[in-house]
Amino acid sequence: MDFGFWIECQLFMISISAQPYDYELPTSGGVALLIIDMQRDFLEVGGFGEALGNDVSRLQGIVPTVKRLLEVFRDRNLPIFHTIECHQSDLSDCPPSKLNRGWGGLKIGDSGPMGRILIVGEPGNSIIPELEPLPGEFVIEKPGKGAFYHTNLESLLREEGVTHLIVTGVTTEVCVQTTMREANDRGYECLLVEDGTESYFPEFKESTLKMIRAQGGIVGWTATEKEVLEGLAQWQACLPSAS
Ligand code: TIU
Repeated sequence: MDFGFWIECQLFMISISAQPYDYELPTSGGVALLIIDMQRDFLEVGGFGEALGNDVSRLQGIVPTVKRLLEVFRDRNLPIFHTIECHQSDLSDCPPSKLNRGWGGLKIGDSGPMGRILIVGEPGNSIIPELEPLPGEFVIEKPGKGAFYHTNLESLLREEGVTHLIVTGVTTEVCVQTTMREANDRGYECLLVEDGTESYFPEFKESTLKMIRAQGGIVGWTATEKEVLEGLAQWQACLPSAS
């Protein structure tokens, strides 16, 4: 490492330019990518998202952004966590309150064009091919909207030494926001990638971004993919392992 750059690394916190203020990165690792529910059931016609009455095409727009972030985390050997919202085939982990909600069309467990809706192992329940997890990446099957409820996510994050979560995925105001709030309460520093998350309702996405960063970052930070990638590149160059 060049001496001038080394001094810079010692003197200044490395951060991602973010809202409501810069997101400081830890000095020795601990940053993970969390990709929420980028599964066919939410992004493709015939899945759970459509069964709930939504136009699922909006969500496709973030796929290239999430893919680029995924590739950067892979290239840099940083931990990656994917989540899938799903239920067991006997629906034993799906409370009636969740099962019976919706507009009376296909419900969780019913057979649709991509197999049984939101059931683990069915074609529609898999992560979209563009973002398919690789061996060594964590896949968290979650029965709730939040990724901490009834999962081992927290213990895995601890084992991996993760303190900072770069969050992406769908939908912004449902599973992404719920998970960020759960993570925030557990002490994780969360940054939501603005162009790496999407909702069926553009106004809900915008409101969620505002809610997260309101009151001095009450739930966390938001930043664009570009800002995240710039901050991460500088951060990795400063890590002790880079010298
Ligand atoms: N309906 C909706 O917006 N979302 C969900 O049901 N799950 C997730 O957000 N993953």
